[in-house]
Amino acid sequence: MSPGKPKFYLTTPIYYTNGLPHIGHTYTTVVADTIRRFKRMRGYEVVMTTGTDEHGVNVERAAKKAGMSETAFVAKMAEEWRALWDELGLTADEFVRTTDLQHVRTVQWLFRLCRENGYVYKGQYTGQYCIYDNAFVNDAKQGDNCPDCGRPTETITEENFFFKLSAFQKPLLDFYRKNPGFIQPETRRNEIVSFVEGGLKDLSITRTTIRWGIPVPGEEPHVFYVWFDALTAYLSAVGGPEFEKRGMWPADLHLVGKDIIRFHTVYWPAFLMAAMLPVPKQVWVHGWFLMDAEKMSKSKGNVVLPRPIANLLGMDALRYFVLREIPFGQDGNFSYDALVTRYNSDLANGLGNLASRAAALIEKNFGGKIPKAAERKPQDEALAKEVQAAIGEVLENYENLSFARALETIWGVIAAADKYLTSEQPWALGNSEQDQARKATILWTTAELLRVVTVLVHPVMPASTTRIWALLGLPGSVASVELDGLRWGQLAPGKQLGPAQTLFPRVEKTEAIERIEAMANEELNPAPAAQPAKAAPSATPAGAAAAPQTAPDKIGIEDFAKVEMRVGQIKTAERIVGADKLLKLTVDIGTEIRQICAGIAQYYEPEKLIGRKVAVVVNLAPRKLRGVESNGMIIAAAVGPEGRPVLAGFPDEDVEIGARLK
Ligand code: ME8
Repeated sequence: MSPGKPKFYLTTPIYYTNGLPHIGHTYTTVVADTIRRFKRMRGYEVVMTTGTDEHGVNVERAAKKAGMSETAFVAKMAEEWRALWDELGLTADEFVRTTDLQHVRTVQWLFRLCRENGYVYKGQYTGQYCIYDNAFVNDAKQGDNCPDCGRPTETITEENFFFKLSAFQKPLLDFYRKNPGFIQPETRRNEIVSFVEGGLKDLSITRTTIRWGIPVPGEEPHVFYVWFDALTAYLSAVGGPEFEKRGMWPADLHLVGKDIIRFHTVYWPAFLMAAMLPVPKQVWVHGWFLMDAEKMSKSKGNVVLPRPIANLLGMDALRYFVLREIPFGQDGNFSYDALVTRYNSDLANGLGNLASRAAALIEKNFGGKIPKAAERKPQDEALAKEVQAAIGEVLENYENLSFARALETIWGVIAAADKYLTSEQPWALGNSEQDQARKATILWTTAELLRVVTVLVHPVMPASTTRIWALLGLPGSVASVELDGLRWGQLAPGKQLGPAQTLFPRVEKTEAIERIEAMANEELNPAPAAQPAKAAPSATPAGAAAAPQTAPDKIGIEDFAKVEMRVGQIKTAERIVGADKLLKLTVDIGTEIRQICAGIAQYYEPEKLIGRKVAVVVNLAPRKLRGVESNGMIIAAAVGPEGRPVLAGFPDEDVEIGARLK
C-alpha cells in the first residue's frame, strides 16, 4: 500500500467457467470497474479482483463433454474470460483462479483455522442437492426441483465435514445490527436478517462424491465444497494467509447479483468470524438483467453477449447504457431497442454533439484556441452555478452507487448547455469587439462545462472521455484529475484544441440491431467454416474494438464443399413487425420446407416473390433474426454503395427444386 492513501478493495464474483460471459457478468464487472476508476480519482489506492470459479461437478461434466482434462479445460476457459475482459477494457488488478496454488493454500489454511477454533466436525449428510447451483437445497424433499433454477435436485448421502453455522446466528445478527451498512440495499438487508432470525443449520463444506476440488489435507478423498472454496478467493487474491502484508483485507465492497446473496452475507462472514479474521465491510446486491422477463441462460437461448455490442457501438456505449438504464440494485429488462435509442439520443445527439459543436465553434471563431471569458451575464452565472451544484450531486450519487442518478444529473447539464447555446446563438454574433467578447464568454463557458462533464463521466466512459480530453487540448490524462478538487472555472484560456473527432456516429436502429444480432448468433453458433461477423465500417464508433474483417485470399475446394447450396422455391413471404428490412419466407428446398429470414424487404414486395426460385445455403446453423428463427440463407448480390440486394436466380432454365449448386 502507498503511505497516506486510503485503501479500497472491491470484488466481483468469481464466475463459473462452464460458460462464457454474458451481459449479466459484464454488468457486475462494469460496475466494479466504474467504482474502481471513481475511487482512484478520489485518491484511493484501489484493488479490484475478479476471477474464475473452477471446481465442482459442472466443470467435471463440461470438461468431459469437451473431451479434455479438467485442468486443460479450466485453463482454456479462464484464458477466454480473461481475454474477453481485456478486450472490453475491464482488466481487473487481480484475476484469481480457484486452481491457483496460492488459493488452494488459502482454503486449506482457512479450514484449519475454523477447525482449530472448534467450528468444524465430521458427520453424515443426506440431502437434496442442486448440481447446477452447487448447493444443497435446504428443506427440499426427494423429487423436488431447485427453487432457484427450477431444475431437478439429486439425493446425496455422504460423510462430510460440517461447519457450525448454527453457532453464528447471534454473532451475525449482532454484526448486522452494529454494521447497518453491511448489506445494501436496505430491502436485501431485511431479507437476510429475517432469514438468519429464522435459524441457521450447520453447513456441509466438503464432499467425497466430487473428485475435482481442493483436497482437505490428511482427509482425502474429501474435497472442499465449492462455496467454502469460492468465497475464499477474495482473500487469496490479496495475500491469503499473508493478507496483512498487502494491507487490503478486509474487502471494502463485494459486488454480487441477488442469486448469491446468502453465500456472501451469511456464510462468508461466518467462516471469517470462525477463523477470527476480519469481515468485509459491505456487500452490495444488485438485480438481474432479464430478457423478456426471464433470467438469461444459454439453455433458454436468450443470452445477450457483450462483444457484438462493443464491436458495433463501442464499449463505452454499453457501459453507459447498463448503468443509466436500470437503477442499481433493481431488476431490469435488457432490450437492444432501448440500447440503440439511448446511444443515438444521449451519446450521438447528446454528449458527442455537444463536444463537436463546441470544438467547431471555437475552431471557427478563435482559430481553435480556448478563448478567455470576458464579462459574465446572469445566464452565464446561472449555468456555472448549475454545473457547480451538479459536481457535488454527482459525486454523492457515485459514492452511493446511484449510477443512474449520477448520469441523469450529468445529462441534465449537457441539456442545459445545448439550451444555452441555442439561446445565446454565438454563431449569430458579428465581429465587433463587443460581439467577439460575448462569443469568447459563451464559448469559454461551453468548453468549461464540457471539461467538467468529461471528468464526471470518466469513470463510466473511460475511452470516449479520454478522447474528449484530447479534443479540448487539456494536459495530462483525465483519469488523473482529482475529483475532490474539481470546480467550475479551472479551464485555462489559450490552449489549442486537439484534432476534431467523431465520437459517436449515429446509427440506423433497425440495421444496428440486425448487425448486433447477427454477430451474436455467429458467436453463439459458430459455423465450422464461418468468418467472424463483420462490423459496419461506417458505423464503428469511438472506442469500439475493430472486428476482424478479413477473409482468406484463397480457400481449397474442400472448404467450398462444406457449403451446401440448393435451389429452393419461395412458398410464402411476409413482413416482420419491427424489422423494416427483413422478410420471413418459407422455402421448399426439395427435401423439406424451411423458414428463412432475408434482408430484402426494402427492395422486394413479398407477394411478388411467391413461386420464385432462389439459391439457398441449406447447411447454415439456424439463428434468430429479430427474434425470428432463420434456418438457411438466400443468396443475393450486393449492388451499389448501399449494397442493394439482388436475388440470385435461374431465369433461363426450368431447374428442379432441391438441385445442388456446385
Ligand atoms: O454464482 N443479471 O458464478 P456465476 C445481472 N461462481 N447479473 C448477472 C446475471 C444477470 N442476468 N447473470 C449473472 C457464481 N450475473 C459463483 C460465484 S463468488 C465467490 C462465486 C452476475 O458465473 C451476477 O453478479 O453464476 C451474479 O451474481 C454472477 O454473475 C453469477 O455468476
